[in-house]
Amino acid sequence: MRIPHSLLNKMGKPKIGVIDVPFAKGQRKHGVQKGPKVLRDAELLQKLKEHCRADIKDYGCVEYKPSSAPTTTNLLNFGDVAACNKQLAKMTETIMKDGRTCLSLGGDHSIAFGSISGHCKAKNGNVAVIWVDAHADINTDATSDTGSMHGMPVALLAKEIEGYWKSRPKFDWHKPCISLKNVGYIGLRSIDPYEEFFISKYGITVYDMDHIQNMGIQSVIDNVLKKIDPDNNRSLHLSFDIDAIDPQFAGSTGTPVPGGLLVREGISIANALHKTGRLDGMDMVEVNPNLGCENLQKKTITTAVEIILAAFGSRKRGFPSDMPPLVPSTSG
Ligand SMILES: [Mn+2]
Repeated sequence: MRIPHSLLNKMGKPKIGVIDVPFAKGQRKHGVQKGPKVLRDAELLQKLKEHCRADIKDYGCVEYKPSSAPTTTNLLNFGDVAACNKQLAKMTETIMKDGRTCLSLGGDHSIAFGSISGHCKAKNGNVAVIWVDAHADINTDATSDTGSMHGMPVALLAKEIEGYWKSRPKFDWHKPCISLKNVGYIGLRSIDPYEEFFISKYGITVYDMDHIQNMGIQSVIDNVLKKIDPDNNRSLHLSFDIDAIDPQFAGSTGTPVPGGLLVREGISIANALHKTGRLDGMDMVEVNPNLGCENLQKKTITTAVEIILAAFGSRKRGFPSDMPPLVPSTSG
């Protein structure tokens, strides 16, 4: 099969726009706002250049005015979540319209509300979302015990869930933009009762840890893509919550759940999406360097970096065409 030149270019030399979203108010644990900094300190950008030959434009940090907008519901820090995501949606749209894959460095998972909302705007709604997570993040103000909005981004984005809010927050910049038909979960192992209700009522594509163990990760990925993007023509968004990975490798995160993905499996998911040539958005969220011992913090950060590199085609075998020829000094 001949690969179209445009695709080859994209796969060979990814164009990335990086944006920091040091946001922690979608939950209650301090430290997750340091995610972007620790990923950068681990030389993420240099490695993207070296291992993926990436052309990177650094868009810096999302700036927003903290807001104390009142809400009639129990949503924790609603004003801040709304203000930050509004800015992130704008930036994401800009980055994608600049022809770059948008890499959002969180922060807690509430930021996927903004990144995916912006992605939908940039691609006229023709988007499919791969949500890699231990949790389904599809609670509303009517189903959440805690009010933490990092457990709600899928519910905010999904058209089907619009009627299930006690008092659905109103946003002047966002309308639900995703159909649950185009959302696929990988790695779930902690699902709340009403989340299970939404999953079965709307037939959401779910491959939990049992599926992964029984089928193998590659066939899980193939099946997810077949279901959420049957015509292979959607712009893809990978929302990667580091808590999908087993806590022994990535335990520095707010809500770890035992029995998760191997690092190798996370890399396989990211790399498979890269190979589609249609990965236009990625979030890496919930890395919290305040949690766990120093060794675990390091492992968590390294794991997150490796998964991001895989999403942009990291090739550990090098780039022979870039090397000067190697000639033996003696024959024989
Ligand atoms: Mn999550």
